[in-house]
Amino acid sequence: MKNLYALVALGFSLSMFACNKSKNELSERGFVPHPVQVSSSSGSFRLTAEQGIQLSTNDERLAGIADYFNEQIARSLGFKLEVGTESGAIKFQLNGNDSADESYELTIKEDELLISANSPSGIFYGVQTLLQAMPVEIFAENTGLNAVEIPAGQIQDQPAYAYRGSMLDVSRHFFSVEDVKHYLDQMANLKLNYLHLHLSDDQGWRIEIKSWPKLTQIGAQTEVGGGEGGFYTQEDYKEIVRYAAERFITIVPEIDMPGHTNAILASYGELNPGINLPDGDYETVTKTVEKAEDEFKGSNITREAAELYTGTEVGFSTLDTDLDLTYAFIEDVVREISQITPGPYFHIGGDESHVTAKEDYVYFIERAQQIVKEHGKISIGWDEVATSELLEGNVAQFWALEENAKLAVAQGNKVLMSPAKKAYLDMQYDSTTRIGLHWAAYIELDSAYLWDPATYVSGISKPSILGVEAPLWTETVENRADMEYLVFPRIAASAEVAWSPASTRNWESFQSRIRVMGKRWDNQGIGFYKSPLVDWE
Ligand code: TNX
Repeated sequence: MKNLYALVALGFSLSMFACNKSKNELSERGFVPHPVQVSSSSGSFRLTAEQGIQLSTNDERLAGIADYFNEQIARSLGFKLEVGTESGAIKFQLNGNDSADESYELTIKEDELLISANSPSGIFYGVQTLLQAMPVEIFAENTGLNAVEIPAGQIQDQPAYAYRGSMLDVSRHFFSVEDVKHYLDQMANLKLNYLHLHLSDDQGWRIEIKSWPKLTQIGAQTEVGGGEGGFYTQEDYKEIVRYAAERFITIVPEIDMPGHTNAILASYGELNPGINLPDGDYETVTKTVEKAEDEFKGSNITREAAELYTGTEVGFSTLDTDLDLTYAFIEDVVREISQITPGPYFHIGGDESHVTAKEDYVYFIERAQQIVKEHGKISIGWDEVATSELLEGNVAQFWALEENAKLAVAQGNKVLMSPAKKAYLDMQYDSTTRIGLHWAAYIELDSAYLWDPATYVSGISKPSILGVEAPLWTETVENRADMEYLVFPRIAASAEVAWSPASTRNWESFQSRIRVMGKRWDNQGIGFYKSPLVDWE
C-alpha cells in the first residue's frame, strides 16, 4: 500500500514536471503572429548584463536594430548589452541585402543565440520573436530582474504577405505624434510593416502644406464633435516617418479625394464648387449638392468657402473636377508630401464620392493617379478607384464592394484586403461595446481572426493580393484609451492573418497565445478589450 502511494505521488510529480516543462518550451511562449516553424529543444539561454551582441558586419541598420533591442531590455532589466563586430553570445547575422526577403531564422542554444536573415528587416523580425520568447515581464518597466531565461530551440519564419498594415484616421479625431509612436511600437511587435495615415477628410486636414497654408490655418482647426483638431508640421511628419523606419514600418500618406474634401473647401473658397450644405439626411444633402452644381456650371457665381464640418455624415463633398486650379492644388499637395515620404505609396482615397458625377469621378481619378506617378509614387485607392482605368502597379484597397476588387484584378492590378466585415477596427465587438460603429458588422475576436484573404473574395487569390490592412476610423475614437480598446486585441488577429500561412492558423491555438499577448499588453499598461472568448487570467 505504501508503495502504491509512493508510486502515485511519483507519477503526480512527474506529470507536474512534464506540464511545467512544456510551459517553458520555446513552442509554448505565445508567439503572435505564429511563426511558420517552431521546434523546442532542452535547456535555455540565460541573458545577463555580461553578454554582448555581435554584428556580422558594420552595418548602420544592424547597429540600429541592436540599439532598439537594447532599449527594450533596458526598460525592463535596467541594463544594455555591449554591441560590436568582434564578440558576443547574441549574434545578428546578415547574409545578404534583399529587402524584399523578410524571412529569418532564430536559433537558441545554451551558449549562443543567433538571428540570421537576408535583410535587416528579417533580423528585426527575429528580434521581435526573440522578445516574445522571453518571459512577458520583458515588456514591463523596471522589473528588478537581472537575468532572463530563453528556452532553447529553433524558429524559421517568413510572412505570407508583403504588405501587413494598419490605418489610423487622424482626421475625424486628431492624434498626437506621441500617440502615433505608441501605435507604431505596437505594430512593430506584431511584425506589421505599413502604417497608412488618413490625413484628410471632411472634418479636418492634418498635414502642413507650405504652398497652401490655409489648409492647416483653417482646415485643421476642428474635428468630429467640435474639438480643437490639430495637424502635423512637416517636421512632425518626418519624425513619424523616421520613428516608423526604425521599426521597419513604411508610412503611407492618404489625401482623400475627390470626395471627403470639406476641410479643403472650407480652407480655400476658390476650390469650392460653391455649395453650402443644409443640415439633413443623406438624400437632402445629395440633392442640394447636385442642384447647386448644375446651377454653378457655366455661371459666374463667386465661390465661397464652405463651413467647417464636425458631424459624421459621409459623401457630401467634392472637389470641382473641371477646374484647373483643382489639379494645380493636387500637384502641390502630392509634391510636398512625396518629398518627405520615402515609401513607395501615395493613397488618393477615392471612396464614397457620392456627389461627383460618375464620368467626372473617372476623369478625376485617372488624372490624380497620373500626378502621383509623376512624383515617383504608386497610387493606392479605396476599391471604387477600380471603376477607372488603373495605372500599372497601382493598388485597389478592398473594403466594401467585391465587384470593384474584381475589376482591379481584371485590370492586372493588385488588391489590398481590408474587408470592413473582418478587418475594420472601428466596428463594435457586440451591441454593448461603448464606442464604435456597426454598419458593416459586429466583429468579435474570433470573427476578426477567422478569415483568409486568399479565399475571401471568390476569384481573387493570393498572387493578386498585396496584403492585409486593418483600418481604425475614428468618428467615435477620441483618445488613446478609446483607440486601445478598439484596436487590441483585434489588430493581433489581423497581423496573424497577414503573416502566418493559412495552413498554420488555428483559432484554439490563437486563443491560448493571445492570452499571453494580453499579459504583454498588461505589462505595458495597454487597456485592451477583454474578449469573453479568451481566458485572460
Ligand atoms: C466608411 S471605409 C468610410 C469612412 C468611414 C468608415 C466608418 C471608407 C473607405 N470610407 O469614411 O470613416 O466607413 O467605418
